[in-house]
Amino acid sequence: SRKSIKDFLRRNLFVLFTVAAVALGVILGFALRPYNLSLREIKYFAFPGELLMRMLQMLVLPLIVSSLVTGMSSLDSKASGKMGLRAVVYYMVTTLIAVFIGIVIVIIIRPGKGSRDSPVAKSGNIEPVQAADAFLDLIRNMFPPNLVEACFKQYKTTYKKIVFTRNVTVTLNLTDPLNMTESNLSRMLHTIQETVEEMVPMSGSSGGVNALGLVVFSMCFGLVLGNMKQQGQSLRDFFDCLNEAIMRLVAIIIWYAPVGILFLIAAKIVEMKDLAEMGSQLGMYTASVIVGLLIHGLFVLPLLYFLVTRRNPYSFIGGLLQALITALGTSSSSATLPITFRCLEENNHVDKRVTRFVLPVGATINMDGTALYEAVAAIFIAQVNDMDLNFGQILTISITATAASIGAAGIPQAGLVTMVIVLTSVGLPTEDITLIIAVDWFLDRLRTTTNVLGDSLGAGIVEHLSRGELQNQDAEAHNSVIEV
Ligand code: DAS
Repeated sequence: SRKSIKDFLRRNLFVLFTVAAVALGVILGFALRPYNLSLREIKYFAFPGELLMRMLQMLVLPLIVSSLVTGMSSLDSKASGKMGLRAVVYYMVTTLIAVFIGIVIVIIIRPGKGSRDSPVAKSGNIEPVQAADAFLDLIRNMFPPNLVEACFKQYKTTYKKIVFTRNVTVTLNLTDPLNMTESNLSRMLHTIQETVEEMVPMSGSSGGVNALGLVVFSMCFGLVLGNMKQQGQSLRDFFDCLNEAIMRLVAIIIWYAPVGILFLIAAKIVEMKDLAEMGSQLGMYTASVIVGLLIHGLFVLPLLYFLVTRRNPYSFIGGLLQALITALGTSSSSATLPITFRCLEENNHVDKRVTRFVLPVGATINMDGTALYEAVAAIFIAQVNDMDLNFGQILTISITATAASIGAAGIPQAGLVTMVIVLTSVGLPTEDITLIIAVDWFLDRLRTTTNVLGDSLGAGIVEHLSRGELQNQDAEAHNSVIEV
């Protein structure tokens, strides 16, 4: 019928566009490399990609609040309690499996063996914060003083203290990084500067949303609103309508996504250092992370999905391609969230009552890729420092890598930032983060894709385990209509 052809085209046309966009982006990127564009030219060239990032980031705040409030208030507290418990157990189990895979691989491959490959350029005094302090900031971040303040200032304080103070003393002039020397050190620090800028929203720059605080607030508010029967109906309708409107905006933006992704990928390829310059250690480290992410993302998670739902995980993943490629292009799971919603609801027909509840929470605290990456990176840095870790230290790394992945926001290179907690917890030198910064922009994309994959399969698993509650709710709703 016309409808099914329209559906087939819509679903596959998008994926085709997006895959073509990635391929074109890679080709264009490599075609432009010989021209050695200056960073200013690259910034202009990347503009269409930056537009996509801003459009998606603009939706994150209203999307998280409206979907969580609607999701929580449409479930009775018993159902939402059980569903929430299943989601949290899934998050913990998959994150710990990811960390375990990372540790096994980095111990087998030992990418950091032998003395340092290349003398690491000391990048000035990066002032680490004690792990405890970072943990406290993490908890503080969950209970914002007030909503607007929390979205920005609270977040700013946390990240500024966890990672870098601004006094990274180098030739780079931090005010306008574009007039900077082309040396590798300054490029590497440009990445740091971008990371800090991303984390520390100044007035006018794209604000980093404090997703953790929003998630906690929206869940509590939604729960309370759900129990205010008739009285809360108008507000529930408001959030339901807001959510619907946001998803319609996503339907429009999704047409532009392939164009944005094309330029995001091309610009990064133009900007990246020559792979040949990469030392063998860094190459082996990159390979270790990639192998770990592939095992976890293409084998362990799909196996878990199959064991629980007895359905073919790869056809489920087929419906997610658009979101996975957007994660690859934007390296931000919260920016990808609007598209993750659409893929799960439109392509995989996952119940909205599950996606609205599970996805915003998952995108914020469930980051398997990040946890695996941080464990590998921390042990790699220990190996480079010829430091043999005992069992207790490896256990500490597992726990802090899990906690750091929970604390990492769904924005580019958040995993690099929260890794300070892991390194500090086992006494590793935090300035050795500069050892792995050169490849971080690439590994970030892969781990973000794994994060989005883990959240999406989690939604499928939680929906399957909660089908009893959902059917009861449908039956009750059905009966209540009959009564009326
Ligand atoms: N880029 C983060 C995300 O969006 C992951 C990370 O930095 O580790 O999930």
